[in-house]
Amino acid sequence: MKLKEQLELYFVMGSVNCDRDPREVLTEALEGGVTMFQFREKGEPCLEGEAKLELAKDLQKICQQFSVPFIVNDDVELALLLNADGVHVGQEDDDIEEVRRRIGTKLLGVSAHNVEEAKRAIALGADYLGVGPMFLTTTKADIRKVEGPNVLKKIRTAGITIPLVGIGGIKLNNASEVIQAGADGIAVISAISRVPGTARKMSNLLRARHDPEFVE
Ligand code: TZP
Repeated sequence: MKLKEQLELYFVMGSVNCDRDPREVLTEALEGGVTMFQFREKGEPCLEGEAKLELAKDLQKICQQFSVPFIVNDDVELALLLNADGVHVGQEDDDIEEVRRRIGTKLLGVSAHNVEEAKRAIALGADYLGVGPMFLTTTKADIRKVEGPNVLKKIRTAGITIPLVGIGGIKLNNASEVIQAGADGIAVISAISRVPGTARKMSNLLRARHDPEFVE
């Protein structure tokens, strides 16, 4: 499957984002049609050390059962240890060039908030970009200003063709707007982690977009 297709419904999650066992949450999300998963064990009170490692291993195993890529947020050591499919870093995280060097040909995702950051991330080796926040969200405390889906349009207008996902405050009722603005997919935390059934609804919505014959 091409990367753009794999990014269609990108579920991002850590234990802090779940009201029940993250293994259950991930399994249900994958059954619902999630196409890529990012383990993002951040925020209070996130797991560390052995407990983080154990959860990561379990979640990776679940992804493997569904043949869905397992990406690690901002922890190159862990990604290498588990032989994860890739790493995602933000602008404030590790040096992008250094991450690319360390992970070789594994997938590298980078968060970008504007055209300049997007261009730089690509020059330093990003395979795809996470662009946001699209809408207001309470999931991440230190978010940048909400630019809305328009920033995706600006990035596409600047001639950037690599895979893009929108992130931040994406729910069922605004997901289409993000795709229409030029994203290949949507990256979602709380709408999926906290609301059972949303992954399937989002997946159906995205599928119907390129398959007019598709019926739920
Ligand atoms: N980066 C920008 S916004 C955000 C991240 C990780 C949080 C997205 O969470 P939600 O619950 O989908 O709004």
